[in-house]
Amino acid sequence: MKHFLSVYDVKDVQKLLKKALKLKKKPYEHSELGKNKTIGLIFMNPSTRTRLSTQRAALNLGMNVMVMNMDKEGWALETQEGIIMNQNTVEHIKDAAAVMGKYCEIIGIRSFPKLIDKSEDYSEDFFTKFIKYSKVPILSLESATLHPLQSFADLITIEEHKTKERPKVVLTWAPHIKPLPQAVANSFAEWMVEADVDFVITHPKGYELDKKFTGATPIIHNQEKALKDADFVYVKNWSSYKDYGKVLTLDGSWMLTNEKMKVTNNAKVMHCLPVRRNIELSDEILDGKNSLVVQQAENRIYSCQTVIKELLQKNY
Ligand code: SN0
Repeated sequence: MKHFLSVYDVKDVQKLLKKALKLKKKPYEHSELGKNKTIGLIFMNPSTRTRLSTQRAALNLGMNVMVMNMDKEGWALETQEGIIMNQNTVEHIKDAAAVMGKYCEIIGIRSFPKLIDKSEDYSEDFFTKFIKYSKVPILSLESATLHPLQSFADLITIEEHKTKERPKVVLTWAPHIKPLPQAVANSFAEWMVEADVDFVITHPKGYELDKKFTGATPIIHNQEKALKDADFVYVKNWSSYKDYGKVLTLDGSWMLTNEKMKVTNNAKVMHCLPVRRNIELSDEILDGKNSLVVQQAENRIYSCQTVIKELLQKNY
């Protein structure tokens, strides 16, 4: 693994999953691996779980951690080549990334999409440039289009809680008042396509995700039909990909309730957090016995620790 930006940076997902489960049992087994090595975490947007779980993962491996809230404390970065910098940006990404690459053995980056220009967001320009100019392994802490550490933690959580060999996993869209990235949904789809599960997606018309991530996954527009016999229901809002960045509906009937869950196989419910309670997901489900949201968040440590370990061991 040279960088960790998507499921395609993983040679063997099943093997990586086994490594994570092993690491979770003995988190300090490799506490010397990161000695005298530093990971830098660059945040262009807010974060709670990603920031804390990545720090914890790096500390478990004996690494030093530096955190930079670039959006609040750093110079405004320019990304365009050849631009005359006489406006608001202060430093070019090529200079900042080159310097950070000298300070860190690994750099983690969070950079959300702007949700205005689809081709700009989907080009992942920020990550591409950091890879080019920092010259060190880059770890995605959620990019414009993907959130692979979240999806890997989700896969670990499903593995731990499944009661049959090939569970049915449903990704359902849920309402939200704001336009949110497609990253968590894209990424979850990408990992589920690779996993040993029956995977379906349900959302209102107009919320189709980029096929690049969903592949041949069945899309069912009737949520009740999709939920039938589900073992896991993954809840997430995303803004429209087609009508890029738009909120097309606020239809509250898409929010999961215990009543709606009756058609499932007593399904476990997942969400990456942060969640808008009683908009995206009801209190009764979040506080109920089938919610796995805290377990998912805990597994963020082990998905991240496994990946950092691979990067440090240069397993590629
Ligand atoms: C982000 C997202 O990609 O949906 C991060 C999830 C890990 N979520 C939000 O930005 C939520 C913002 C809000 O106002 O609820």
